[in-house]
Amino acid sequence: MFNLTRRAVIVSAATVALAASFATSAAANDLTFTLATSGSETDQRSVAMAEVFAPMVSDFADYQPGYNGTLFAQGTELEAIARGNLTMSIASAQELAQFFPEFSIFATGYVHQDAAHQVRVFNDALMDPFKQTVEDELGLKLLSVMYLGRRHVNLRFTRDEVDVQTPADLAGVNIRMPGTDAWQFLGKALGAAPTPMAFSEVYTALSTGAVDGQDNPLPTVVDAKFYEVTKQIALTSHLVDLNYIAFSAETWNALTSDQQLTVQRAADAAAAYGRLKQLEKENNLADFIRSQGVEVYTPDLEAFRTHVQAQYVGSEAAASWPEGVLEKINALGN
Ligand code: KDO
Repeated sequence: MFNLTRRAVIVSAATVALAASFATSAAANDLTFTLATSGSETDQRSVAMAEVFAPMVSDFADYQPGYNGTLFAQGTELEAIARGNLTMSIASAQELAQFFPEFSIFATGYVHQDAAHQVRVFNDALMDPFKQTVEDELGLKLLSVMYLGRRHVNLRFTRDEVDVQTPADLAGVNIRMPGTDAWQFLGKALGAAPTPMAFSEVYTALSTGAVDGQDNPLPTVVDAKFYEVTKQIALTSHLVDLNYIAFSAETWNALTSDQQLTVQRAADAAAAYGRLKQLEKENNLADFIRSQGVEVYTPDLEAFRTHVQAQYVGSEAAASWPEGVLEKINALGN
């Protein structure tokens, strides 16, 4: 009985391993985490989810991403998760502000100072009531904060046509901003005349002149090839923008505690990986964009910061901010 030949032992060990792998793969089919994003497949946040998050949860879940708004259109993902039709999205504070106005504080011009500040804020106790409200009322968990980058004004005009030094230079300029109130408010606070439009339509709108410009971080300008249809970028850094990895609370609650820990760790690892890659790109793309015939320059930042922040004082958005939160965010800054 115990007189197994060496070969038999090897074969049986291989069979066990093979069965285990089938068992693992079968278990993986039990769950599928779907992700909807208006971002492209090559956007660093998408890459981080596919290359870091997905493998870390692959023991018990398959990963099914939908890029470029193909699974759910930009701005409809949160409702899809709430209705049980989607597992995850790369959500924004601006989208959440449509449901909970107080989230507009995280979408306010010149509040977050940099990527590290975003992480300190997201991990601070000040965030707990915000996360709890989203889970209680929308049925989703905000697992981690992702770095999207410094948003700048990107125009079809050359500097000879429109030289952007202060917000006054943007008067009447039709800048596309995403469709929610917090975005439109920011566009007006910049001094521009914003047009609401989905991300997927921006390239065509710039190429046809339907809009005069858009605002996004340098990595997005390159990934979406906006440099092909624009002529200048004024480095306003008017919003150090972020996204949240939003995850269905219903799916989460059905996981074992080990699986929940793995999902949380996978989200944190993907957010950290994507942040580093996005920062690397952001710090090295200006010269490439210039090589494509786009002027990239720094405007009067103090004029922009002062003017933009003044627009929020006494605003309806600011009225929704819980007492003391802005002070706590500022205290977590550099
Ligand atoms: C955009 O539509 O300009 C924006 O940058 C808004 C972000 O919140 C996010 O939705 C992003 O698009 C997409 O992920 C595409 O990069």
